[in-house]
Amino acid sequence: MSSSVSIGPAQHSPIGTTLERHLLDRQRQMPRATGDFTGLFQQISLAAKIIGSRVSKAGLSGILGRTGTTNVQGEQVQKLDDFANATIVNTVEAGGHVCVMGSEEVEGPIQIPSEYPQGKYVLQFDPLDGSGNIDINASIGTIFSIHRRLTPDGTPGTLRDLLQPGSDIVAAGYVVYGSSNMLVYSTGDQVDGFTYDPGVGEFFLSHPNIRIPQRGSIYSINEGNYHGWTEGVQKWVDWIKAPSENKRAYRLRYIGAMVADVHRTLLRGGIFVYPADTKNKQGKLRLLYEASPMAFLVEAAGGTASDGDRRILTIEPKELHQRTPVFMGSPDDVADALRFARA
Ligand code: FBP
Repeated sequence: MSSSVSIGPAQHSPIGTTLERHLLDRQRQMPRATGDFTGLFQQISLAAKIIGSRVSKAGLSGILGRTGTTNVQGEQVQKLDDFANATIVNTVEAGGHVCVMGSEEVEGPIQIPSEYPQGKYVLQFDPLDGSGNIDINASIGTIFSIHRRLTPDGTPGTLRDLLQPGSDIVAAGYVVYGSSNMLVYSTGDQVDGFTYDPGVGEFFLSHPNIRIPQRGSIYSINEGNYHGWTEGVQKWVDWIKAPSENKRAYRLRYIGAMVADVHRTLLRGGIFVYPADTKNKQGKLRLLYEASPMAFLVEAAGGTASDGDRRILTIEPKELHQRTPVFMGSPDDVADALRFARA
C-alpha cells in the first residue's frame, strides 16, 4: 500500500456495503485522514454515474458518433469521449482535492481554475477507454489513477506532478460500462469491485478482495497485428493457442477495450497483451492513464505487469501521452509470454 495515502487499510466490508460507507470506514482507520481522498473518490464515482447513465442510453441521446475533431493521439474524437472528459473535469475541478489533471483527450496538463483551491492530489484518466466499441454497444470504460502532488502545496500543479511512475500511485481504478456497471479500485493492498444499482443510484460492494488466478486459460491480443510483431511474440502466440503434451490450447478473447479485457483477466486469469509492432513501435496503449493504473491493479491482485523488459510500475514517464508495450495478467502466463518475447 502506498505510504502516502490518507485512508486506512483495506476493510473486509460485507457484500452490499456502499462504496461511500466502505471509504468512510477506511478513512476512520486513519487518525490523520483529512477526508480529501474520500472526497475525491466520491467525485470520481459521481462522474462514473453520470457517464454510465449517458452510455446506457447513448443510442437515444444523439451522443453516438464523432465530433469531427482529432485528439492529441491523432484519433477521431467520439462525442462520448468529449462528454466523459468534460464530466470528469467539471465534477472534480471544484472539489479542492486536486491541483492538476491529465487526460487522454487533452494535450497538456489540465489546470484547476484559480477560483478553486489547489488540492494535494493529482488525477490522471482515460475518460472513455475502448472508444471503438461505443457505436457497436460493446463494453467500454473509464480508467484513473491518483498520485500525491510533488510541487508546493496550494500552488497550481504542473507537468512534473503528472510525470510520476506507477510505483508512486496512491490509488487506481476503472469503471466498466458493460452488462452491469462496475467500479474496481485499489490502494495497493487489495482490489475491491463495486456493482452499480441504477435503482438506488449507488455502487455496492460485490467483488471484495479480487485475486487473479496464478495461471489462466485465456489469452487476449489483437491477432490482426500478427505480421507486425517480433518473432518472439509470434512464436508465443503460435505456442499458446496450440495444444501440447503438458498444455491445453488457450482460448482467445479480445473485446477491444483494455478496461474490459483486463477486467476479465483479473476475474478469470490468463493474459492481456498489446505488444509493440512495426506500426506502433512503442505499443499503442498510453502509460500514464491506461497501462500504469491497470498494472497497479493487476499487481495488487497478485498478478504481473511488464512492458516486456521491466515492471510497468517502474517506468519513469517522460511525456504525458507516451505509449508502452503491455504484458499483464496471471504470473505464470506472463512469465511464459516474456520467456518467448525475450528469446
Ligand atoms: P482508447 O479507446 O481509449 O483510445 O483506448 C485504446 C484501446 O481502445 C484499448 O482500450 C484497446 O485495448 C485497444 O485500444 C484496442 O486497439 P486495437 O483496435 O488496435 O486492437
